Amino acid sequence: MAERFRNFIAGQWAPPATDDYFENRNPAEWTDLIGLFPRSGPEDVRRAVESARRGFAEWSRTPAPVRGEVLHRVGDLLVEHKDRIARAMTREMGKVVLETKGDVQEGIDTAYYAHTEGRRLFGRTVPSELRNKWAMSYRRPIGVAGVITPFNFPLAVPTWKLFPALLCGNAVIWKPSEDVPHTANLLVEVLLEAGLPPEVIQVVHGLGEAAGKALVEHPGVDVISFTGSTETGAIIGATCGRMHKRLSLEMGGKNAMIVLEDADLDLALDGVLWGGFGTTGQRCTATSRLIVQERVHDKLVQLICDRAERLRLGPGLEPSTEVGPLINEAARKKVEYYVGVGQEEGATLATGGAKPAGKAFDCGWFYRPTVLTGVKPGMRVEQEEIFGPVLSVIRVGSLDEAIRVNNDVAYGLSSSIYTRNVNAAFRAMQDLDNGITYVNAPTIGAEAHLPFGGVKQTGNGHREGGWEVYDFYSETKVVYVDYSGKLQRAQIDTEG
Ligand code: UN1
Repeated sequence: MAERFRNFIAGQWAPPATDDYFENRNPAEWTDLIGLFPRSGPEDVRRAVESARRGFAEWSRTPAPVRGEVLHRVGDLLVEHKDRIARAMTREMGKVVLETKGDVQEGIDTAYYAHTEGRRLFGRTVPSELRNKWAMSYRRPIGVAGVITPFNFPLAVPTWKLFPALLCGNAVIWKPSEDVPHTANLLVEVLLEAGLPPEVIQVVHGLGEAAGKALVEHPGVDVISFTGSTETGAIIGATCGRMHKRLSLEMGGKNAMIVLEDADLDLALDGVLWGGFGTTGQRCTATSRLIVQERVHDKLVQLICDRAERLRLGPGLEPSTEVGPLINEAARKKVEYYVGVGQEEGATLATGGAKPAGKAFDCGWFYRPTVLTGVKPGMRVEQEEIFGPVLSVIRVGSLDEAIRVNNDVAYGLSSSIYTRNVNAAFRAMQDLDNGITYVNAPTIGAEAHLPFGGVKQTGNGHREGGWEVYDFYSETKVVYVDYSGKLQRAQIDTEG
């Protein structure tokens, strides 16, 4: 009998009001059933909101440095349980253990950063234009934050949202991806063990169209943070716009690495393999386009294909594996579809383009690292997010052309340039239209203490991580203290 996992609502592990469950299976071996998780509905969300409002009343009055201490303990516990959580994460998400350990490490970094922010959370004190008057701003908690997270970073991305939201004094209701619900429960166990008051965190499992929708539409949820597809983000944005809710969106990418003819090709080769095929290409930041200057194009493509063919596919729990499976059947179908589309559009399949052969792969969502060459700007495989191990290679003549190709897509998350020319590097830093640009490093690898996010259709102007996310999860209040003992009229009594 499969284990039935629960939601965490009102300080308890609770079965769903719907009495309905969905399966969570291992993407490398789908006969491996991890457990059944609640397919929650509006009633579960309603209970979660009721409890979170109580949690907020208490937590928002807890001093920020004390809230920070809880997050410090969260960091310590994640260090202690890193290996166990990483292995559980690989079992449900598929990426290799080295990467799921990195995922937990990103959560640890985020926790320790949040801890320090508890003693900072700066407001500003500025001079008043009037005598004997004090003017300042400070940060206040907002209320209940609804957090909806994707499958690809089952722990790190949720911590980017949960930890700053909590540090700022909000209560959180979290709807994790239905592909990775187990990691969510493990993180909640850590939060509780660290001493977070139980009603400050709620987990409501389920599907976006039921549990996620109910969360976004509930008037008792003040703030929404979502990472996922651009289509879903648009629906959430419409609701939040109508209800005047604060919203942070982190959505698609079509990230490019530019390699100029003066680049260190070995370095670029390592970078593109890691950026393109690490996490089986399932990062928002994944390198999905390679823009190469003519003179080094053929050589670099040859080197990439040789190495890509030798990457070891397999279950992420096996130490020798370099590339795990895709998350589910729909993800593999999407990749297959786009590889077909690319060839119909006139691209050449240089390597990959198929499931790996062999019995070991029969029960997993594996797909070979794939390189499409002869890709032209404007083709669908050059414009649309595939979210899999597919690299579209575009040949260009110059840096100017490379920058144009990079910018001429709807998304703008990350970009990268490989060059030894300092002028070219600075030109790229200035003109690549992305939230993040790497010089001589691939498009992946953002660090937790810097703002993370993209321009154009990738987001809606907010940033996660770093210091900027603390603005999102707090409300600015301004206070004027007039100690003159008389009426002073701003903009009128300013003389003397
Ligand atoms: C994501 O793919 O949604 O920069 C997050 C990186 C990681 C985070 C990726 N630190 O690739």
